[in-house]
Amino acid sequence: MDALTLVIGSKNLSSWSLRAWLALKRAGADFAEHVIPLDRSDTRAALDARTPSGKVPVLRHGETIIWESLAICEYVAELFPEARLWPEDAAARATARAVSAEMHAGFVALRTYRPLNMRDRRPAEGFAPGVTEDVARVLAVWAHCRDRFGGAPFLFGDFTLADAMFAPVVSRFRTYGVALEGADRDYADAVWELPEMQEWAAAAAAEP
Ligand SMILES: N[C@@H](CCC(=O)N[C@@H](CS)C(=O)NCC(=O)O)C(=O)O
Repeated sequence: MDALTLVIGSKNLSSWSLRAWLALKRAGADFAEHVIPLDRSDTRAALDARTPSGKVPVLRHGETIIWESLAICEYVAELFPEARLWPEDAAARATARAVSAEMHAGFVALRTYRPLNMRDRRPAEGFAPGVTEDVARVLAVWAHCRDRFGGAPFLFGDFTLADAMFAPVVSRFRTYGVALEGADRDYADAVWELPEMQEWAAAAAAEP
């Protein structure tokens, strides 16, 4: 297989990068990573030099360049079918794609006012119009997956790309002190305690 390189942003800050990185890690892919710090004076130049859209993540596979986190996740699922990154059941798979697309396109208030900061704790921040509704919708999505597909410990039982898409939300809930109970807390804990998530969090904590 041609070499895989994932271009990502700072691990403490880049939620979209985390999703693609988790997909590759969970697939057991052998890949190189190139980190672009997102809070430097030369960040724009570095992004423009390394990415077609000026944003991270970007996956390079030989001559192929894939941008947009969800497209990267889909590509990784196709490259590594044995990793079963989507549910096998068609209804579960369609739902996993629906909630992943909803995450990719929506939750604008949550993403805007409660940006990823893996290592920080800011329980008094991030209150803005739309945030409470977004949090409620996240929990409704989790409950739907759980109730309809019996998902535990992850949304569809085993880890899927839907969990990768919601992983940064789990971190945001910790950062901004969103209190979770019962099955929601169990799910968030399962995501947070993934070895790959812990690896990312440790790297985020070590960033300058
Ligand atoms: N829709 C894109 C969003 C990518 C995105 O906004 N990435 C952020 C980092 S998390 C970025 O590159 N920001 C730099 C900028 O916009 O200048 C995706 O899913 O990959």
